Amino acid sequence: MSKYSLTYFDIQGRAEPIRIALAYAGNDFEDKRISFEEWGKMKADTPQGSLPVCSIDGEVFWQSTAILRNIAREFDLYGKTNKEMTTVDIVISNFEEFFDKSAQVFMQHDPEKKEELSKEFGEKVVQPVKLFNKLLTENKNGGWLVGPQLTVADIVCFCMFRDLKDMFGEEVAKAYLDDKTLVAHIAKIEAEPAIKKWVEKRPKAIF
Ligand SMILES: N[C@@H](CCC(=O)N[C@@H](CS)C(=O)NCC(=O)O)C(=O)O
Repeated sequence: MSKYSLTYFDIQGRAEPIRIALAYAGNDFEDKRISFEEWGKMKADTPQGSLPVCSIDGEVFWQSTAILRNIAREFDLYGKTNKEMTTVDIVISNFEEFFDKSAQVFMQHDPEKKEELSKEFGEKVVQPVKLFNKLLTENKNGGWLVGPQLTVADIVCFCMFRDLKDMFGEEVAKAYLDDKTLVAHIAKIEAEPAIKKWVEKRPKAIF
């Protein structure tokens, strides 16, 4: 087994799909969580001045979605056909846009601006909800988003919605909460034994 060491902040953020994919694959990994103070000292030594970075057998990789795709290919979580892989990529791109919007809300401290951004984010949630519902409805192959087995698309979807209500409130999460197909899918992913175990033991980081 390769040795993985993932460095990120003590939040879910861009690293959580990577952590869950590794946990699901059954590959032990070092889950290195650093403080902002430590980050100040190490930023200049990282490849592009950002986290996450992941060392795989001593070789360093960065850009969260490149790391996620590396793991998806390694552990057969990327779909089989070109079409399936492209659909997984579409889901990953949805996650990136969704995360960027959510981070804007999370990091805004001015109450009025936060309210405005939160409203915009709530409107943005509708699009991936529609996409995921469509994929689940059209894919008859065992109830996963893409193809006949769990892929990183399901993991990414889980990271987007599982804690959305707790983090941003019911108004933002409304489109998701109203979609019973998607709510049931998130529960199904969480019921996967390796994912359940990871969620129970992971640090209770917000965001
Ligand atoms: N496109 C990059 C973005 C990385 C990024 O912006 N990371 C943030 C944390 S989510 C970061 O390192 N912030 C600290 C900094 O920029 O100094 C990726 O997906 O890895």
